[in-house]
Amino acid sequence: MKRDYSAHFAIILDTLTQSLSKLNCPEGLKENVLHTITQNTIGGKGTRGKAVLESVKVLLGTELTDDMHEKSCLLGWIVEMLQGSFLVADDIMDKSLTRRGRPCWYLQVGTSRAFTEAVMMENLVFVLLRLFFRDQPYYKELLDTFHEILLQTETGQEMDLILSIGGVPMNTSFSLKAYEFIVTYKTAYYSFYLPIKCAMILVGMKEKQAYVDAKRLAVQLGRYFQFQDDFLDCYGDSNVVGKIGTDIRERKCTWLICYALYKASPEERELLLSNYGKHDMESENTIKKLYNDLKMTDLYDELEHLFIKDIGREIQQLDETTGLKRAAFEILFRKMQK
Ligand code: GRG
Repeated sequence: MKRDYSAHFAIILDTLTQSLSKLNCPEGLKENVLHTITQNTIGGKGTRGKAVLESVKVLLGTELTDDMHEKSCLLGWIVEMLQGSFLVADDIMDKSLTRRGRPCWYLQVGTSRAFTEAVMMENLVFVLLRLFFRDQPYYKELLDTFHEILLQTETGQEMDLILSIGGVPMNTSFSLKAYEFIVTYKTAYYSFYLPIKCAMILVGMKEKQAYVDAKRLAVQLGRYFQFQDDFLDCYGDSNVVGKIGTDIRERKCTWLICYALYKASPEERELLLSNYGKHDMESENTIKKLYNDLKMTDLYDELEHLFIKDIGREIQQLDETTGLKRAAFEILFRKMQK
């Protein structure tokens, strides 16, 4: 009998409970760790985790065996736990206030604890991979995949932070080339390529070209996703998005500032340069006003139209003889257009 996707989170918690018991944790510590994991793994949209299961279904094209269903759901939750660890760390680094409609985890438990817990959740990802998949012929491939994508994400995050801290002159740090690197590494690989690659590994896809094609499409979807996320950081309703934007104050390299600097007159450019990355409301409002003057919402519509056209075309042109299926990408793409 198949349990539904969300019910598999309980298996993750049970398994971690057993692992932590073996560490002889003092009274209360185990409960604390499990609470941290629960609070930071559930509560999001869960798209990455569900994408593992949905992609396996599409790639196999037949009813999943109970075993394949269970493995897909568990791997999905492992990806979501990795997402949870990234978000805890990211919120500390960006000094964010809210996440998923609640105060950020570091504001609830303190920065030192949140930092330790982010790293611990990341390590528990590997504990779970070992417990659930060590006997599978693809175990090494899974491990390599998680290790590689983690490093890529951290590299993207490092670039994002180095540029935001300054040191590099503003007009050179806010280039579209730097932006593309950040987006691909810090977001696209783990948010899109990781779930689809997990599904490809689970179903036993071997053809190298399939992985090359999946990565190319996943990166495009990831860029589109971060493009929307940057926009919502500035223009979204924080009650709907679940977080208060910090990109302007934190001097983040977003497509908005890259294009604004490009479109601005010399006077506007001066104002952008002198107000971006300042921790006061007045400077933030000056930037937002400049964004409005420069018609960034119109640019959003234009660029979104291009993303939709390009990604739609790429999906249509995908070679399915490798075993990859257009539908796997169409599902993710459709969700992003809502
Ligand atoms: C030290 C553990 C540790 C990690 C260092 C912090 C870090 C590396 C990477 C951060 C990567 C990151 C969080 C990028 C942002 C991607 C993004 C826009 C996430 C939001 O995703 P949604 O909207 O969130 O899918 P939900 O809440 O739905 O899961």
